[in-house]
Order: sequence, then C-alpha cells, then structure tokens
Amino acid sequence: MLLIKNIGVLQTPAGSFAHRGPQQGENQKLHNAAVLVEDGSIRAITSDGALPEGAGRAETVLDAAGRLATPGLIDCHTHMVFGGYRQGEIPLKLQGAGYLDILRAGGGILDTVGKTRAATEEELFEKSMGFLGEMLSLGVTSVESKSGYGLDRENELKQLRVNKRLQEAHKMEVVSTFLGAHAIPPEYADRAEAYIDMLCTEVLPVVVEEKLAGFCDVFCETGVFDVPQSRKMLQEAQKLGLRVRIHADEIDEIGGAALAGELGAVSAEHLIATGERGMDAMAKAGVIADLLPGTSFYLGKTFAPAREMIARGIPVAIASDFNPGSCPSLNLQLAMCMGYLKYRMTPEEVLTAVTVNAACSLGLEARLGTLEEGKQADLVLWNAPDMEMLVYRFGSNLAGTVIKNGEVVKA
Ligand code: IZC
Ligand code: ZN
Repeated sequence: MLLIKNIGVLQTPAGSFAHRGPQQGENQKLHNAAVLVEDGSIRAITSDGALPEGAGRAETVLDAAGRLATPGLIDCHTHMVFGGYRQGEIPLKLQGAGYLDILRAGGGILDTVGKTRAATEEELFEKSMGFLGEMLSLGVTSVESKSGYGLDRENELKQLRVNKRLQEAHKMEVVSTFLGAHAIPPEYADRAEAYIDMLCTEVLPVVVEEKLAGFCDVFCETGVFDVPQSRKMLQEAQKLGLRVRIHADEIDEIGGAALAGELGAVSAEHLIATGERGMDAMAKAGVIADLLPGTSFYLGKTFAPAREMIARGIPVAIASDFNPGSCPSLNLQLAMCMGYLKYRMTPEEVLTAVTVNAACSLGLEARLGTLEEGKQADLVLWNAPDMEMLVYRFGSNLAGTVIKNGEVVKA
C-alpha cells in the first residue's frame, strides 16, 4: 500500500461521465488531503488532515508537502508515431504558404508519410517510447495515438502494431486510433473514393480482426475527404464495432461537426471553424469537442469557440495534437495554459477538459479521469499550490511526482 499525505489541495472532477455546461467547471477541492492506494487503485481519500483507515499499514508513505494533486492528465488526440520531422516547412509557412497549400504540393502529411514508410517498425517504436517517457514526465498518464502516416495496408498496420507494442511495453495507457483516411496517398491521387474503398475492404477488417485499434478517425477537410467519403469510412468502421471520431472543421467548415452528430461520434476534433449547425448537431448527440489550442497557435489560426460550446452544453476536452507538422509539441501543460488564456476557460473547466472529458473521449472513464475511491491511481503532485498556478505558468514543467497505476514513475 502507498499513502500520499499532506496534499495541500486535491482537485478533481467527480463521476464517470462527460461533463457539459456548468458541470465542466465543477471540481471537488479537498484541503489537507490524503490518498491511500492499494493494488494500483484508490482505496480511500480523506481531507482536513485525517488519514484513511488502514493508513498505518502502508509500506510506502509519500509526503506531498502541501502541493496540488490532480488526476493524471489524459492527452486524447495525438499523431505520435511518425518518421522524421518537418522543420523545413516553417520557412514556407513564414513566406505565407498555408497548411493545405503545403499538403497540395505533396508536403505536409505526405512528407511525413514518405518518412514513416521508410522507417522500420523498430525505429518507430523506439522513437515513440521516447515521446511516452517525455509525456509521463509532464504529468500525462494516458494518451491516444493515431495511425495515418502509412496510407497503405502495410504501413498503416505497421503504425498500429507500434501502438499495440507501446501499450504493452510502456507504463503509459495508449489508446490506438485507425486514421487511414488522413490524406490521399500519391498512389490514389484524385481517386479519394477508390482509396476509401481500399481502406474499407483491405485494411479495416485486419485492424478489427487483430484488435489494432478501438477507434476510427477521418480527416474531413477541403481537399482531403469530403462528408460523403468520411461518412462511408466511419459507417463501415461502426459496422465492424469500432467507435468513431472526426477531424472536423480544422481549416474550413465543410460539415464534419454535423457529421459527427449524425453518426453519434464519440468526439469531433479541432473545430476551429465550426459554426451554429455543427455545434447544434454535436450538442444534440452528446459529441465531445476535443479542442487543440497548440495547433491554432502553431498554424496562426483563431482559437475554437470553447466558451460558446460550453454554453451550448457540449462537453469540452483539450489535447495536444502532437504531430510533426501543425503542432510539434507534446506538452499538455502548455495546451492547458492556452485553454485558460485563449479559450477563456476557468482552471476548473480546463482540469475537467484534460481529465474526465478526455477519458470519456477515449472510452476510459470507468477506470480513469478522476480521483475517486475505486478508480485507478493515476495522479500527479504538482510543483504548484493550486490550479490557478498550474494554468498560469507556461513553458516550464510543473509536474513533480507522477504516479501511474499506483506506482511512482517520476519522483
Ligand atoms: O501531420 O499535419 N491536422 N492532421 C490533420 C494533422 C494535422 C497532422 C499533420
Ligand atoms: Zn490531429
């Protein structure tokens, strides 16, 4: 047993459901708290200096020294398995080339596809293991990882096998998403439909058969996949038992958010350009908005209308979007700061966005996302006295002690 005592403030959302509207800002705050952990789970939580029953039998005692404790952060949107980097794009961007211009010219995602195809499974695995270590040290204890840089049967499966190996090899919880429809590969130039058909008949059945992903995603965007193509891919995935999510309205509002509502997607991601119709559909269907402020910053775009989404009852999650092009940062603390300043969310709303709502968007909410008795003991002791400090500082790593599944993984 592990006892963590002398926690200045233990702050957490409560419950295993997507928090919407006013619930987004409801956190429990326990002062002078203690947590007793047994077999990886939270056995008891107490406050006001009291110690849980059985605390005396704990073999390990950790003194939090008055620090803030929160659930481990959950990064519900990343493209973390990739070959190479794309630093060469920045001068083009600075000269005025847009994200979709670079993609149309064969760069962007397609540049990473070339480098990912050229990498071995082992190389991708080793590189991603490094990223997972970095994330854990930043207080992230669960992460989503998408494919989408293979764009053919062999290389999509290679990326997904890396996800599976990461989940087995690393302490991090890794949730795998099949994003074969991330771009149109050169072999299918101007034949998006034929590419979707190939994914549905030759790749998706293997993904399901080998349990390589629990989710299917599509990049629904101008010049990538339109709404009918995205619908086809996702409906096929739903038929085979996968849950679905959509890259929607990142650059242009072409109907991705509305499609998310229509299909009952778990989440829609980005939503920078989403308007009334998309938000209505999402609110009605209970679709979670996975917002990615680091990408708005890095692409020089506006920030998604988070306040309006909360007002309309859409549950909001915040993620890093870590990828080699539009957001080469895996620092979720930085995204939280942007959630505070750019989305104008409160510290409480931000915490909900990177814990329980992110857990719901990955289907992990029964086990992860809050600090409550019976939940898995994933928590962070921050070098900060409260959430206000955590979302105000930026650029530093304030994660002090990180505990994953009851084990201290960063002291
Ligand atoms: O590699 O550019 N938006 N996909 C859709 C991305 C960003 C990742 C990338
Ligand atoms: Zn993305």
